[in-house]
Amino acid sequence: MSEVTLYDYWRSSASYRVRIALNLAGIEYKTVVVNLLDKEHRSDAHLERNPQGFVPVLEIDGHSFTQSLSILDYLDETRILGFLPQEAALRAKVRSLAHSVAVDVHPVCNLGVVGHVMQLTEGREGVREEWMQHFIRKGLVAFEELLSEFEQSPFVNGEKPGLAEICMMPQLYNAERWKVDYSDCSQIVKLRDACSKNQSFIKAHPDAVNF
Ligand SMILES: N[C@@H](CCC(=O)N[C@@H](CS)C(=O)NCC(=O)O)C(=O)O
Repeated sequence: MSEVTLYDYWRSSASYRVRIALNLAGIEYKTVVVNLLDKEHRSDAHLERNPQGFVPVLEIDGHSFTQSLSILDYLDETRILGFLPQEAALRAKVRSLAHSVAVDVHPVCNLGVVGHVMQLTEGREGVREEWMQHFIRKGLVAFEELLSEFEQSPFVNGEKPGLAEICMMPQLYNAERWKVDYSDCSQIVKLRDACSKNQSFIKAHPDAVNF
């Protein structure tokens, strides 16, 4: 296999998803830092890689991929990682869980979106925190409710973590960063504790890769 390169930023949740997946797949990769605070994602070089100006971008198998969920699908399909259950209805439900955070919560809390909110509110104090806390808490409460359909033994799909956990853990990192209390979400806490013992998640954590 040719060299695998991840264009990454340590605090990016979408990149964090891909780091977890690469670790679960046992794929060695090279990191190229795209510093969001220095606006490197808006540079010509990065816009050429991803016209959306987002991280992650993954170069693998002679391809360059954007969109973390597509990347997770690609890795799952080509490396047979079992990120989703076999049965179609269960598979749809696991996708719902994952999308509830990756498609609905994450985009409204994105750097560019929140930056624009701050501009519109002329940088009013407390707006950023309130915005983050509102959307993250709402999303996690729904995630907890959706989790009640699964046995969690210990993971949503059974013995191995998959798409739901890969999307949930970066969202919990953000929850902690923005001081969102989710201690009343007992199923999330149980799942978090199981993921926190897994080396693929430990190695992908922003504090472990802080470059
Ligand atoms: N749907 C995209 C979202 C990617 C995304 O939002 N990346 C963030 C970091 S987590 C980013 O690059 N933000 C830059 C910005 O908002 O300008 C994916 O899942 O890959």
